[in-house]
Formats: sequence, structure tokens, C-alpha cells
Amino acid sequence: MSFQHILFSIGDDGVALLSLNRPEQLNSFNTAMHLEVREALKQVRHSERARVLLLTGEGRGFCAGQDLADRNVAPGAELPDLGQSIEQFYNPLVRSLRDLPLPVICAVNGVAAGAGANLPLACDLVLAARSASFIQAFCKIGLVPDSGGTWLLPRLVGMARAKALALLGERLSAEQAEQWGLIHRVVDDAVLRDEALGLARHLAAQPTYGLALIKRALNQSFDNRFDEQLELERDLQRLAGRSEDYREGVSAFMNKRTPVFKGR
Ligand code: LHQ
Repeated sequence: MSFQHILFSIGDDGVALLSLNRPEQLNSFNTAMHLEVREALKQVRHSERARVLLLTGEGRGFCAGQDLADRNVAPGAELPDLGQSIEQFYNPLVRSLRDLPLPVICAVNGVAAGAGANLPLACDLVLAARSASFIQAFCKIGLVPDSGGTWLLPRLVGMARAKALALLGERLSAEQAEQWGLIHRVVDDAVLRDEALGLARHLAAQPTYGLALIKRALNQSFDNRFDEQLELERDLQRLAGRSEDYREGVSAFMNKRTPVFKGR
């Protein structure tokens, strides 16, 4: 499949780069872009080479959510079933980012609005350009935050701030987002791509099978009781302990050499 609305590559360094590429529409999602992103994520999941995914956007925006030009309802026309669009596209997208057995880095290069503000929250490490911002724009057009927003926001920033963001739809600066714990780190615009790639390459050389298990454990932690989480840690440690990377890590430590991890 050739891609028209995204840029996608998997490098020899193990970094899969997926960049949303509809800059004139601030990388908002139409059906074609959804299908391309879905295909790219499938390729990442099945790739032998991909060890980390880096998600970003081309142009001055990261993603403005749903392409509203696709959703303009003419007077008298039948009202669309937005639930179907969520079921068909947004929910599978968010699930696949969250469940991808690789670390997912999101580099928010500009404004992130609507579903575009919530996709980064489903990723594992979010960097944002200083000029970027996050807008829960849904309330301004009579909609409900989707793409996991109502679940992720309160867990990340607490209920008071989540409600303010979702009910007011005001622009949250990248710096404020970092201070609130919504994202990992703000960097200067000029260095965002390099910083994110540097982080991705660093992670790609780490024991990424183990990193995927860490991600699984942390993703479940707010839903489990303490005892359940201890049991999950036991199960995941059992898997980690059987990996080649664990053997390599211990052997390299004992022999005072640099480990070479394979992600399995
Ligand atoms: C756009 C969009 C856009 C099309 C900017 N669509 N063209 C799920 C399921 C099903 C249905 C509904 O929704 C959902 C989930 C959602 O995501 S709902 C929320 C949808 N998104 C929004 O409501 C955000 C709409 N955009 C904005 O509020 C502004 O564009 C922001 C605040 C993102 C950026 O503002 P500015 O920096 O002032 O840029 P701009 O507004 O001038 O936009 C630049 C261009 O991008 C412009 O086109 P033009 O031809 O005039 O240059 C916009 O029309 C276009 N654009 N967002 N979502």
C-alpha cells in the first residue's frame, strides 16, 4: 500500500516513524488517513525491525482531530452516526497505540485539538514543541471528548483539571501541559524532531521486549487492586526473565561490557 496522507518508514535503527501528512487541514483525520495509519500500525506490529514507534505531524499542526469538512451536515440531511465512526476508526486507533508491544513516542509539533489532543495521551512518552497546545475542542461543537480522553485525562491531571479542559475547551499550552503532568517534556520547536528521534533511537537499542512489558504493567495499574498488580508483576517478570535480552543484560553486566539487545 502506498501512502498519500502519512509519511511512514521503518529504519535500520529500529525506529518506525509515522508522520501525519495533511498539513493544510492541520493533519485532521479523514477516512483515507485513518486507513493509512491503520495499515502502518499493522506493519509496525508485524515488523521484525521496528523496536519503537515515533508518531508526529507535518507542518504547523500535530492533528486537529476529525476532518470536519467530512462531517458537515446539510440542512435536512440524515444525521450521521458518530458512534459508528468512533467504533470503526478512533477506538481501534487508540487501542492499537496503547496495546502496541513497543514504546510509542509522540512528538506534538503544533496544535493538537479534538481527537488529536487525545491521541498523544494514549502514547507512552509525549514530547511537545514549546509552541504546541492542546485543545479539548469537542465541547465547542456539541460533542463529547473521545479517543479515550474521558478516561485518560482525569488519570493524568486529576478530575478538576480534566473537567475544566473538557467543559471549557480552552487552549492548554505545552508548558502548562508539562507542569500538569499531561505530557513528559516540552522542548524548543527547532529541536523537537531531533530530540524525539534521539529518544526513539536510545529506546530502540534497549531491551524493548522488557519495555513493552513495563508499558503493559503501568497501563493496567490504575484498574487493578494492589494484590492484582503484584500478581501481574509476577507474571510479566516471568516472561521478562525468559527473554534473550535479560540473559544478555546480566551477562554484559557481569562481564563489564556494553549489552547488545535484540528486543526479544
Ligand atoms: C480543519 C480542521 C478540522 C477540517 C483545522 N477539519 N479542517 C470523532 C468522530 C466523528 C466525528 C466528529 O469528531 C470526532 C472527534 C473530533 O476530533 S471532534 C473535534 C474536531 N476538531 C475540532 O473541532 C478542531 C477544529 N479546529 C480548530 O478549532 C482550529 O483549526 C485549531 C484551534 C485547531 C487551530 O486554529 P488556527 O491555528 O487558527 O488554524 P485555522 O483554524 O485557521 O486552521 C487552518 C486550516 O486548517 C483551516 O483551513 P483554511 O483552508 O481556512 O486554511 C481550517 O479550516 C483547517 N482545519 N481544523 N478539524
